[in-house]
Amino acid sequence: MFKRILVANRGEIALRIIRACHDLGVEAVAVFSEADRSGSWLRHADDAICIGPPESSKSYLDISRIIAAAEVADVEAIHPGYGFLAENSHFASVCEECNINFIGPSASVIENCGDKARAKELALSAGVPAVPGSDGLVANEDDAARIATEIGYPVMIKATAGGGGRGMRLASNEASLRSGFVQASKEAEAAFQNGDVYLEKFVRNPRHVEVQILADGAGKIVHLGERDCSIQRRHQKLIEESPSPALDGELRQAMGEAAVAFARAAKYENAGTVEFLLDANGNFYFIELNARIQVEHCVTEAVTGEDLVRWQLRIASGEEISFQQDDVALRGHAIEFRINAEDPSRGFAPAPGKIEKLFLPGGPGVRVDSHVEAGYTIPQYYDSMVAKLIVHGDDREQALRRADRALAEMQIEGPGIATTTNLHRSILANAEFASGNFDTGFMEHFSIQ
Ligand code: MV4
Repeated sequence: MFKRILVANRGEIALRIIRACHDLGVEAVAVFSEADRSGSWLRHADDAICIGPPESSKSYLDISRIIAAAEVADVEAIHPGYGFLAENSHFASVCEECNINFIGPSASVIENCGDKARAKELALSAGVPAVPGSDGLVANEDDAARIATEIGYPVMIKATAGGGGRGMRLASNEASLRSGFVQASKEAEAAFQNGDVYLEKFVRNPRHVEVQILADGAGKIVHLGERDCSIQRRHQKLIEESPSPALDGELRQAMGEAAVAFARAAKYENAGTVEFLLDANGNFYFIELNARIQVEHCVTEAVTGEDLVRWQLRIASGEEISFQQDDVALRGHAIEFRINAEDPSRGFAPAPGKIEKLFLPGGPGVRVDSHVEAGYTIPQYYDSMVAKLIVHGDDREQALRRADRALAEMQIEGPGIATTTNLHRSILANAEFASGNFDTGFMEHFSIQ
């Protein structure tokens, strides 16, 4: 195991990584921007290095500053967390060149999976189902129109460098396809310096189901069940749960095996997530691979009893996975609620401020991952997520009751602060949500009763 690592992130995930380090007897060095000087996680780190001004581009996204901090701190490895540099293949390759262990897959795997059309071809070559569409990239507008007619409308136009819903367009006829093709590639060129797009048949009202995998350096790959992330708004997830209410044992096994087959074909190593769309008929389709630890990893931890960040560190340091696929048993039901400093009544506008009153829930089946404390000012520069509430019960019904109890206990208050806490309580009161019969369209129809 490493003696000392650098945590190249902030907030709750920085604290989560520091905790995993300390559970393993590993020293954790934090980096922070000038806006994060008073961050609680810095006090829990073994050392903390200022890397620049508040803007992410001059601190958490600045590769040379992070590498300089790693050299000064004399660490053996860097954990990137999620967001920021977590899926930046250039950053991973700089780490490789500097002999710093990047805690995640190799730079070439990140690069291959970051190209969605390439990842999809890899999936198909591994026998993993993907949404029918263009074979790879579409060269021009006329090709797009021809291929769309073959596929049949409606179709999705997707940026190959996109993902997570960025650079996507729906087209229902040739006119909207032609204009969408041009717009999507322009948008993708501006956002990712890569205007390449591909086409897919539109899957109506899918569920978003993703499979957690772990892969070690010896070639062992296991899956740890799925997460249903269908409750999201504008591609920002709000609620995630495991297991998915939509899966039975047979479908779970099929999707798990597909995820492992993809990971094997991609030569994946470390923790990763294979994303699928699941249609109303139980057909699943690969969409992308997330080459990082995800925000919602905690629901998988709750039902499997495994510490995923611990496994990231163990795998990166050369250890092998010590259990077999058959040893993975899913116990009970877990649901995560993202508590964001946003105002749902004002279009989810950021609503940061100084926390004057804070009470975080606890008790049986309740986990709260958060870096906030009373007196803390939520900075305006970063993601608005301030806490994650993860509830666990013997079954979904018990988890839902614990969720409502815990959300009622939660207090994050201060001038200007609004949070998603009460929105979650009204979602819990919705019959469709309670039944488990919902899809990615849920938040579009949902309004606070
Ligand atoms: C789709 C789709 C329907 N058909 N692809 C959005 C995020 C990106 N990862 C893939 N996404 C979608 N791709 C086809 N061919 C619908 C979505 C989609 C979606 C997917 C997952 C979770 C939430 C979503 C919300 C709207 C659309």
